[in-house]
Amino acid sequence: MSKKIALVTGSSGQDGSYLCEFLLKKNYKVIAADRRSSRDNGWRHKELGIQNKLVYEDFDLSDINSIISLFRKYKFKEVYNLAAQSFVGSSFSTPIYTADVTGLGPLRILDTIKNFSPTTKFYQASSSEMYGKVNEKILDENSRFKPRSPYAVAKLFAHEITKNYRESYNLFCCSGILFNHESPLRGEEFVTRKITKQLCEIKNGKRKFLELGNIYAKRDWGHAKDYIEAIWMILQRRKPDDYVIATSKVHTVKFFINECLRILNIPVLWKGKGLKEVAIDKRNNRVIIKINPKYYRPTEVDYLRGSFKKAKKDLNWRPKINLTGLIEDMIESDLQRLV
Ligand code: NAP
Ligand code: G4F
Repeated sequence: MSKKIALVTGSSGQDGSYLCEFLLKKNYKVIAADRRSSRDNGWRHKELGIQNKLVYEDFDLSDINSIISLFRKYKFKEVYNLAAQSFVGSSFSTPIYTADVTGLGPLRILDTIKNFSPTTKFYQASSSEMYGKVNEKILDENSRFKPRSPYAVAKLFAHEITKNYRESYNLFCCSGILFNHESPLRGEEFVTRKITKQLCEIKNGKRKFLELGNIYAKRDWGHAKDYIEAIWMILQRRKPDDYVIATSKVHTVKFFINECLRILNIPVLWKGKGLKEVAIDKRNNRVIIKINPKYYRPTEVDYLRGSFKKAKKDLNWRPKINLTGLIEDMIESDLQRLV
């Protein structure tokens, strides 16, 4: 029997890399679509040892022709659209680019599916950032969206147009509304990896201090490996639908830092408030964590906590790795990379 063919956009990113690995294990032929510029480095695929098992194709979400070419060349069973300008912070400085890639990009794929391959199943990487200014303690598929960044507005457009194509043209299009998920393969600009990497450097004497923005923001952090399985499960359902994927546990950035410090065995004293808040290493009295307003955002999402009840009921999915397990995994990799 011939292999199922899956297209993974954003295959060079955190989720794309784990998803490619997962689909290879399930015996798919995996077309890894990315920008040539990111392939030269390819560090995530090298770490997972999958770089020789994928079929690489040039692709840019802003270029409709690169998308159509892929659909002319392959008969895709499943398309996972993970590509995006995915960093909320950058979306404030590149709002138009973010709208084009993160918002309109998925529509380019959907329209290509409608015109050339209407039986292909489509997954859109929606985000908990779409909830934005939250009034509810726990968020689910029916909660209101009040996006707070150009990134979140773009993701909301993509989310709604995915639903619209499902309803208008009877296509198999689904969104996973994923809450923050992290791993050793997380980009260094995101707060969790920035913290684990830089605290490991401080531990090894290779860095003096770590600068952060709003350490009182609260997030529902899971492990990317758990979430990749949910992404695949969403497309295996008989009927297309949207699902929240989360852990339902919420912590501040400061809690995340303290857990890292505990695991790394760095004793600190927190002092001061607001911009003056610092963490002092008790062993030598040096300031190792400071606040820098450059990392504050014009509008912040203060709190995100998701309910995975629907995913548990329909997909039999639940998170397996807790926050401490996630942090231990990230720290172990960051320490190893320093050797
Ligand atoms: P990531 O590591 O930043 O990966 C994003 C990928 O998109 C990279 O491969 C990047 O390639 C690619 N990309 C960016 N612009 C592109 C363009 N114009 N054309 C083609 N590819 C482009 O993000 P991630 O954490 O794996 O997240 C995967 C998806 O899930 C994203 O859509 C993100 O917005 C969404 N999401 C993530 C989370 C999370 O907590 N991780 C939560 C909810 C939703 P380059 O290397 O070339 O830049
Ligand atoms: O790690 P972050 O940059 O993630 P954010 O903004 O929540 O977005 C991530 O999760 C979304 C899902 O909810 C995805 F859709 C999105 O693609 C991305 O993966 O920031 C987390 C929190 C924010 O409140 C931020 O203000 O940490 C706060 N923070 C404090 N200091 C910082 C910093 N964030 C970053 N990146 N860098 C800091 O120095």
